[in-house]
Amino acid sequence: MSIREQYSNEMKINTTVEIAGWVHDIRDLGKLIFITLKDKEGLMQITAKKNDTQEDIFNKIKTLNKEDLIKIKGKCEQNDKAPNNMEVKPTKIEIITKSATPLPLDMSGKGESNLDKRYDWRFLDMRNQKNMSIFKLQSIITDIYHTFMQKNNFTRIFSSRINGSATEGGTEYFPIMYFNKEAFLAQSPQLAKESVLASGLDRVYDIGFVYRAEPHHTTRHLCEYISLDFEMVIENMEEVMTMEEDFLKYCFNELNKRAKPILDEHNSELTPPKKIPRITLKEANKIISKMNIETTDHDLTPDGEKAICKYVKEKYNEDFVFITEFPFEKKPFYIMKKEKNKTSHSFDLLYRGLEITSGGQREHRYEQRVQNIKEKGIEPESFDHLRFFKYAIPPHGGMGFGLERFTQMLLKLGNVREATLMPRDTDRLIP
Ligand code: AMO
Repeated sequence: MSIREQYSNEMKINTTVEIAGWVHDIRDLGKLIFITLKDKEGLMQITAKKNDTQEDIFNKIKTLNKEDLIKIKGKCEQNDKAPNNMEVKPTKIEIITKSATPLPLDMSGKGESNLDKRYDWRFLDMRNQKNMSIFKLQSIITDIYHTFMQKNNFTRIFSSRINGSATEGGTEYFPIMYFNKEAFLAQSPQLAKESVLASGLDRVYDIGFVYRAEPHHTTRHLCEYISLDFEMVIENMEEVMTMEEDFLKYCFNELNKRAKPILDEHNSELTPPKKIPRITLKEANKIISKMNIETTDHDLTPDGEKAICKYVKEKYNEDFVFITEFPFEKKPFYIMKKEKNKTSHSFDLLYRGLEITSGGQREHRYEQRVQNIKEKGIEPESFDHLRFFKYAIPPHGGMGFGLERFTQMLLKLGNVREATLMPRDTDRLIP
């Protein structure tokens, strides 16, 4: 029987139960010992009074250390001061596995552990229910994303993460040796999700790791993150934003149904967006400069992102905002240009002050795509995927969003690494 099944052995007052879990806390008052047991479902109190407990059991309980894995049989009684208003009076104890001492980090959640130490010991760090809940939430979010995409007639694809060329341009890619050739870890499934539209699939989505050689050590950058992507045949970019907006409405409603205890634990209240404002970069910069925040013409600074979100919250009571029409110069080659003002059919989505999505309409016309690539100073020959664009790929658009940044903002975590099971950054390759 698994730990989980033993623990969920129905806890009813005045019945004999058998539960297992890790020793979360011990309070030894001499003739009275309280043990708090934990597993992924929560906490349970074990109360051993010297006079009521068999001597050998009482003595065994005295030898326990935090994080030992034990199994207890006993009577479940009402105690309004205990978690779930119940406690178990032990009649049998088995120590399944002893834990080493001293513990490498504080898992109680009472003291603040250094973040690096927490990532070093990630799988112990998760014995703290609040920290574990972050990853339970991610499992639910990906399930919701998958369900939403399927409901909307998207086909899931599994694109390769080993490519013959870099995806997004720039320098932030990892070259690898692939036998005797140079290859690249995918920065995003971008070129695959677009090229596959040549097949006749008209709506696709992809969920998986992507890789960025991010030299910065910030609270929002990872070298490996989970990208939730979709690509769809469209007539205009608005359809992509609407699809994402519909997903977010659905997602928040589902999270409020399925993940309320997790959200409560992190003091996060989710109101599904009603109508996400769509503001051009130019307008956004005008608003931000009136707030005395420094702006640049080509992008939003991190302070600018926070400022525009604050403005939107006050004016529209929304936590999200779409920023559109970035200059083509600052966008990757695959984005479609807007000829009239040197901008592009592009958008970012900001949530609670942080960019969580980029998307846009793509250049589907072969000649123009080649032209875009050349304008970026790249050799068109370096992109194998281009050959598919000669054979009539429909007008299309899509988006990609980072699961970790989304989780970070949903739960108001200070650092994106907290929302990453095994963070990879400039220094970290363990666990
Ligand atoms: P972009 O490069 O803007 O666009 O990335 C899209 C989203 O991915 C997340 N993200 C990151 N998360 C953690 N660490 C990083 N280093 C990091 N870089 C990006 C963010 C970001 O908004 N191909 C386009 C998407 C598209 O147009 O469909 C792309 O990858 O949440």
